[in-house]
Amino acid sequence: MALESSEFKVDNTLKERERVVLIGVARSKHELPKLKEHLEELHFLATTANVEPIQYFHQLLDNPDKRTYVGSGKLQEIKEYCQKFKIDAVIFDDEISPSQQNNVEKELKIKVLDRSMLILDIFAQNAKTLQAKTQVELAQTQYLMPRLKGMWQHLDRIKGGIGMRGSGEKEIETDRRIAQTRIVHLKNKLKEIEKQTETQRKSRGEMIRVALVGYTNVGKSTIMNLLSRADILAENKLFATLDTTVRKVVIDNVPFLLSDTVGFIRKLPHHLIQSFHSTLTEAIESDILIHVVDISHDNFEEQIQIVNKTLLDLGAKDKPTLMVFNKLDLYENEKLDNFLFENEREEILNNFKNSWIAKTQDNCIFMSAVQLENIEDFRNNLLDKIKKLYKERYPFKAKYLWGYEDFIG
Ligand SMILES: Nc1nc2c(ncn2[C@@H]2O[C@H](COP(=O)(O)OP(=O)(O)OP(=O)(O)O)[C@@H](O)[C@H]2O)c(=O)[nH]1
Ligand SMILES: [Mg+2]
Repeated sequence: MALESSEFKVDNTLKERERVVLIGVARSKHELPKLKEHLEELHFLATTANVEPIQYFHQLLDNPDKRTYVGSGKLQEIKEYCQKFKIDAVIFDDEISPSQQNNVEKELKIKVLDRSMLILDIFAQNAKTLQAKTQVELAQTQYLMPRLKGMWQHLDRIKGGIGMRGSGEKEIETDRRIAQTRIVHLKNKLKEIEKQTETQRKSRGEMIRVALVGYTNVGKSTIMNLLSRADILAENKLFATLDTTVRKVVIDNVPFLLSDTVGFIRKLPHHLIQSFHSTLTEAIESDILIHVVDISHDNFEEQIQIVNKTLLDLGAKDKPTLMVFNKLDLYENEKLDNFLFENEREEILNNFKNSWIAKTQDNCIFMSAVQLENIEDFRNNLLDKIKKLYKERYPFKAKYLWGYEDFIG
């Protein structure tokens, strides 16, 4: 029977409410707590993508298995579970190779994804503008390219006959060529879009540019709305914001441009960073960064490091930065034991604050963007930074704006 090639294309996109199992590997016992946190984050990513995580599986392995990532015994265990509980897809916490994906798919006979694919899926769901849509499609196509081969090898084996192999290979070539042409087309389209945004950027004139950056879901858009009344979607989902929004803000006679952009996450697919480079330009070219942190998150210190590393990779690290330790209300409610006496709570909180004040050389603010705690301090601190820069760059304008006294000070 002749088989239509399209019958065998592996459709790895997730459908709403599909039941998924999450899989992670720790290289040592010591890594287990970290793995648990990573799987919890993967769980949050999965629910953001509108699917239902049903179970976690993990394995201790010095090195992930070259063929199937987890060992054969573990894979068998996962297979039995998936059959018994009617699981639609498994998602690996790490990026798996095209051949690993292919081998596991053949064994489990359900969809196999990894963290990168899941993130790409969420980006695709959340992309609203032409630029974001094009950037996501470019990243997806680039991600898929090396995987096309795996799909066709899979097809060859199913067909079984040596005589069929030639046609399979030809099909890989055709698919690759189509993907390649699409990549060139998408890159050109992005260049066109970027030309327009560049003109917009250049026409903004002499204004200090401030960018909100940080891990995803820390409260960047909430703070943007607070300062600029911009009405940007802020919700308890990862990657709610994919585009960059820029608003002119004037506080106490001080005009500046404030931008809110896509959040970062660990293991952000390399292709995504590349194709979102232009969206991140606003942050890369800004004068001041507001690095927002969710201190109620168990893993906030690691999140700070991931953001710093991403900024370094983007060439945006050495800028005046105000660290905003946000969600102070949640920290107080969830991290401080309710049975402590009030003075004990205060002491713990002060110690926590002081250690970060020292680490950031006093460049930080503790606040709650939702409960409106400490907003005045935040605004004043930010204004000081903007004014300082403004005075350095445009001394005459600064004098005009704030008068001689302030200009001297
Ligand atoms: N309790 C509490 N919740 C907050 C605070 N700030 C933001 N949130 C909530 O945290 C969630 C994420 O906020 P966003 O402003 O969308 O975060 P973001 O950093 O823009 O997220 P992405 O665009 O997805 O990267 C929302 O549900 C907010 O209401 C805060 O200070 N306290
Ligand atoms: Mg946002």
